[in-house]
Amino acid sequence: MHDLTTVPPIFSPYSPAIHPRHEVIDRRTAAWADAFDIGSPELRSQLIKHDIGTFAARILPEGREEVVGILADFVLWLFGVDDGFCEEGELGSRPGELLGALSRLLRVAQNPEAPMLLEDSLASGLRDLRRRISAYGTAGQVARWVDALREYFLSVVWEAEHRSRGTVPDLNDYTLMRIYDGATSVVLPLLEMGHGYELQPHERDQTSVRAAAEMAYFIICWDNDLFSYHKESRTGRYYLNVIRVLEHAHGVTPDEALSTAIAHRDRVLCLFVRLCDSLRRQGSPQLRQYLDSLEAFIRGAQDWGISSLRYTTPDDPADLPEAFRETPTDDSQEPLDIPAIAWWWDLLPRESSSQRADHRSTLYA
Ligand code: 3E9
Ligand code: MG
Ligand code: MG
Ligand code: MG
Repeated sequence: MHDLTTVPPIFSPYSPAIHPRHEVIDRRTAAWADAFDIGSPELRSQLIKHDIGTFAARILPEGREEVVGILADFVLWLFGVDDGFCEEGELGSRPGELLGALSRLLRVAQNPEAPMLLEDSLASGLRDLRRRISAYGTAGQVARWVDALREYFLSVVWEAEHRSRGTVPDLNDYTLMRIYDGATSVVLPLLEMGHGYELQPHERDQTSVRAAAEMAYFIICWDNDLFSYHKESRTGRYYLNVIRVLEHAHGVTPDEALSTAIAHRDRVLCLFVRLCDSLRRQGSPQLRQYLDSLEAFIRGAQDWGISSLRYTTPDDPADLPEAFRETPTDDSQEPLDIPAIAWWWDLLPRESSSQRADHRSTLYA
């Protein structure tokens, strides 16, 4: 058993927010999971206690209610796959078979009319999600949702290879794959749909806009790794998160790895704040909304992460923070020593010390 003493309050410059219909949305998602029989009865009975509808309501606090509902059902479905297939199921240690099973599901997402997996409950849930996503999204958004699902599936197959061997990847590989295996990129088309716009490719695919999205994935996943370490490290099963990767890479204790992981996410979050400021100055109203949604996604994952029974595990309580702090533990503008992402720090000029002081005073005003 590798226990962490306490996860301290971590830096968040954003305000909490929640959709006013969150209770209804949360109840409907539990009913949806039952109606589509998502996961085993045991897994489903857990998932419906995890406030997943509330999580979606925090991600899209001002979004269209129907889309918040789709997001909630989809996140529950993703946990049906991530917990049920990958982390707790037998396929999670058989990467080749897992790839086959996920590719069949992907075909259902892409061509719901294909006569495949007609008796499979995850496939039926996915058909329902695809139908609703098509009703509220454009053809381009549906296509990006399918593509993002593919990149998430690819990353869990990589994770399954490590699980099958019991190996721990190095920090660079972990960072690169964790950008996808938190299923964060699959949520992005729904953020646009929730506000009824489509970010155009000339903005979305700019390197700096893609980098902003990747930074949000990084922050959300590092935060998840801090808050979920307790539940993940106590299952007795193979688990992978940044604390374990750092313990392994540097031969340090979980508490030392925790401080390093917090410093990483603080440094990325400081860069993300600066990059969003700069992109907002040049971007379209749609890009500004997109950046607002990335911020709400980060904060929503934080508020849900410290409060959901999924992570607080009251039978064996995790020592999670009850609040966030206003300042980072590490505000260095130097790149992290992680080649896959070090280029993020080349996107903006470094600030002088007086600019940094000005920036701090506006950020924490
Ligand atoms: C998260 O990583 C796995 C995803 C499939 C969960 C579905 C959630 C989202 C799409 C929203 C993003 C939210 C996050 C990453 C909290 P992991 O470590 O397996 O999640 P766990 O809850 O087991 O710690
Ligand atoms: Mg996972
Ligand atoms: Mg998990
Ligand atoms: Mg986790």
